[in-house]
Amino acid sequence: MTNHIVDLKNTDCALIMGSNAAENHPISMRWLLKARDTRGAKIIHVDPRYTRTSARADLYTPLRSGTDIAFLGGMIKYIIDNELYHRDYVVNYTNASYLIKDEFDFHDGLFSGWDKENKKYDVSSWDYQADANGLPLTDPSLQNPRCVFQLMKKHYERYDIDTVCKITGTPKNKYLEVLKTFCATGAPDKTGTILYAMGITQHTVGAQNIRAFAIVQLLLGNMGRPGGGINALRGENNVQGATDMALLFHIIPGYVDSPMNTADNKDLISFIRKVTPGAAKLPFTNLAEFRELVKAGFPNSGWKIHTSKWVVSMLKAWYGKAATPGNDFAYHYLPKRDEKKNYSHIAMFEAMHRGEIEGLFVNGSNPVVGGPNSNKEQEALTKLKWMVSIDLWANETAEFWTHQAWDRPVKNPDVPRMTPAEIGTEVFFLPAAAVYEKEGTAAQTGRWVQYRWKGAEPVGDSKSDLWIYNELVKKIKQKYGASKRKEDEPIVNMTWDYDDEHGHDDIMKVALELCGYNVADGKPVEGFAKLADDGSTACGCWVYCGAMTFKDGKNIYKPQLRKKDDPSGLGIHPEWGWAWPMNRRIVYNRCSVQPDGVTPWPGDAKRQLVKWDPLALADPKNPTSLGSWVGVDVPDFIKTTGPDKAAFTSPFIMRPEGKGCLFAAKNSLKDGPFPEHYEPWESPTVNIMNKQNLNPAVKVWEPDKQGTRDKYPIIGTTYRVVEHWQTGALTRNLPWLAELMPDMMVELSEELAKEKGIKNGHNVVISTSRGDVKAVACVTKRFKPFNINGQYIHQIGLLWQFGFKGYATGDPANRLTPHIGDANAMCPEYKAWLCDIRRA
Ligand SMILES: Nc1nc2c(c(=O)[nH]1)N[C@H]1C(S)=C(S)[C@@H](COP(=O)(O)OP(=O)(O)OC[C@H]3O[C@@H](n4cnc5c(=O)[nH]c(N)nc54)[C@H](O)[C@@H]3O)O[C@H]1N2
Ligand SMILES: Nc1nc2c(c(=O)[nH]1)N[C@H]1C(S)=C(S)[C@@H](COP(=O)(O)OP(=O)(O)OC[C@H]3O[C@@H](n4cnc5c(=O)[nH]c(N)nc54)[C@H](O)[C@@H]3O)O[C@H]1N2
Ligand SMILES: [Mo]
Repeated sequence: MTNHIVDLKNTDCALIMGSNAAENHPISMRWLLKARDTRGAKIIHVDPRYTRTSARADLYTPLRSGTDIAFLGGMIKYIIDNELYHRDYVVNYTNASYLIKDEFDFHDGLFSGWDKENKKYDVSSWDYQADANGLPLTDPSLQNPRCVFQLMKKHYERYDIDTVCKITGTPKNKYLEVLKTFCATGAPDKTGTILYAMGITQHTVGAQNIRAFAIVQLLLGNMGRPGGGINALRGENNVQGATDMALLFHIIPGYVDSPMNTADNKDLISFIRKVTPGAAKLPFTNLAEFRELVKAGFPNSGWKIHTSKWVVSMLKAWYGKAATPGNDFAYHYLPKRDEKKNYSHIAMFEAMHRGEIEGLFVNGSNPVVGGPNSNKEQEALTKLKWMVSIDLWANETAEFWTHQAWDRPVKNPDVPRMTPAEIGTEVFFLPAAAVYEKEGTAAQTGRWVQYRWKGAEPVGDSKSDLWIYNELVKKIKQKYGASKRKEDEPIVNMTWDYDDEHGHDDIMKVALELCGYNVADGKPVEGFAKLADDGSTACGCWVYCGAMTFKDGKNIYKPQLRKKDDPSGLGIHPEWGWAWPMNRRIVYNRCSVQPDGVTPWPGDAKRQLVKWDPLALADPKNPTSLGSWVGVDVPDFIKTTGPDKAAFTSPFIMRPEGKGCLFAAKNSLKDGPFPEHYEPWESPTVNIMNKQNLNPAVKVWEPDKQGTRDKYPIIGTTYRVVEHWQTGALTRNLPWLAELMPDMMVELSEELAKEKGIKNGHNVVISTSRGDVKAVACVTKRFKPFNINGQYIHQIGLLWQFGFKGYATGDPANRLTPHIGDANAMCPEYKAWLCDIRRA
């Protein structure tokens, strides 16, 4: 979330799109309902089916799964045509006025630079025009036909209301009402928030769906202000923390690109050059020279100018004394990913299925139920030599071999049936302690990092994940102990020092390393502005720097703070837990004040978060350091950037140009600088917006498994219910929760039920080109057939939370879903595919 959960109470209008917040994030609904009660806020819900969230909304409208960009593209056009954008905000805080290279173009669904052979874009034309000094050219009048604003206007010309409704199947009057209601937040004294979750991300255009939100929110001036923002309602309790710690293949901790096996990543200096925007052509051969250039004002990288400090401090944290200025701080120890390979979930299971992977650690995950095309993923596990499952329960994945023959899809004769005796995978099960049985932090969806103390002792032999990994790595290091082989150095020289004086794992030692310490005295680094790239600081994850502080002779870990005070009344609660970065509760908060840095937006003084104070001390110890940003939230701005600096009106400090990007310049996305509507991989219709059906930049893994509308005419989607948690291991194993939602269920409209002779409670079979599943039919008014460009099209919805273990069992819906993912993030297209349904 750019904002946070409590901040939802400050909104004038909430657009909930691709999220069933009432069931999956009930706490967010609490604050939204408060906004409605106290400020008369409006709640809008856009979802293919009517849900418990719709029931609480002021305005509900359906759309066909996979068509959100069409819906939002029409919104962008409506905002521009009716001049509803927040002009001052757009001109000053976004890249609307930036001129784009003449070579940039868009035709027939393809942006310029399409490389037909390699099926990817050369993104060099997706860039700004620059002056002799490399600075972007702009036209603040927004009239130049090459400025972002005009190009955007042209791009969305095609998204008129009639065309949009033909694609989405949304009733026109409802669509207009949504446009009118949400776009009213473009007024300077209004803010609107967007909440989304998996209905938006689980698509081949998932990342571009969110980009479309970004454009809408920037145009309406809703970013960086209370009650505004783009708010991903994140899933697992610590999924935000997992991302911060880089449980993703393409980043290292703190959202820095992970190094590759390419020439421009070959040593630390090449890598820093590559990951620091603008540094490509700068003449430096070592970090000292780089520091001199930075002092002289080069390059123009925004806050990412400090990347070398984050990377070197991380290497110091990982390799300690072995990381020295003389050996590139042991950069060569870091594993380098193969440029040509993809290491995301789908790609890994494809590789496993091809027999390219020997062993697998499954740590708190259940892909046999939760993975896309789960028949294939289950089969991939049979090709492993060994698998370690670390879990509370022996879930479907831990015991995948017990149900091989039983659960083969009847219609898939080419998949060999295997008995457990024929499966060679050796499985080790390590029982894990539950969240209540251990201590540590979780970063919740609003970036608040909160410490949790242990509530009970672990059951039986189960151990915390930290204990398991601490013991495992200690054993591995023991084995490698005396090795002198070069390739063993990364293990031999890795710092691993998390034991307390009794030899038990000490989570505060992990916390200190993540937050960062001064190498000389081991004291916490007080904030990431103090990190260095000379080896004097060590820090495991720069965005967590500042969470640990030294006061009154001891370390204070701020995620443990529990003070409820809220001086501003805006729900900031600055001493409750700690939010990254630097306890900032709303990011981009420079935008909550007018460009002059002082005046609130007209009529909105109460929601001003920060301001420029020419008399405030930038450094409390230096009485001559006049001029600083101050406010009720921690300013998201370089403290001393005053009106005399060019960057004074550049609130988006993580971007080199400092502006919110209506146009995503090169190297941001793989599939285009403006979101464009493409159909899902399996679609019941042709794309009427352009000549490409599927997002061209998407990798197709299994062309022979694409279901077509002649055989599979119905759209299928999957979702959760409040009664179950995820793959169900945590809920179907508990009798009282299993009883609440005992059966695998499919929801279908009364109209489709009639066509198919299905009645409420009937057993039915749903099939796709990948497999079949059985379910109990729930015939409901919550789904309605869509009118898509004159065609009458049905959509059904399945729970994906069932499997063959536990008290409540049923077929995993993922036996139906395809192995295809988003062009950028590889998030699987769980939410839109083709199927058929019949009585069992
Ligand atoms: N009780 C409970 N709470 C949970 C979870 C749980 O399992 N149980 N899981 C947690 C996790 S990990 C996550 S990620 C979140 C997920 O939270 P949500 O995203 O809310 O979860 P879903 O139910 O998968 O999907 C949300 C909605 O997307 C709609 N949808 C389907 N296709 C589309 C589309 O193309 N466009 C739009 N606009 N909407 C579409 C579905 O109809 C559904 O109502 O929930 C978290 N909270
Ligand atoms: N069709 C379809 N498929 C989906 C989705 C969808 O919307 N539709 N949603 C996707 C999403 S958003 C997600 S997040 C994934 C979730 O997929 P998974 O992460 O595979 O699902 P969970 O059920 O959360 O699995 C977690 C496992 O962790 C165990 N566990 C719980 N606490 C701990 C712990 O402290 N330590 C350890 N070691 N184990 C623990 C649980 O017992 C459980 O077996 O599913 C995805 N799959
Ligand atoms: Mo999730």
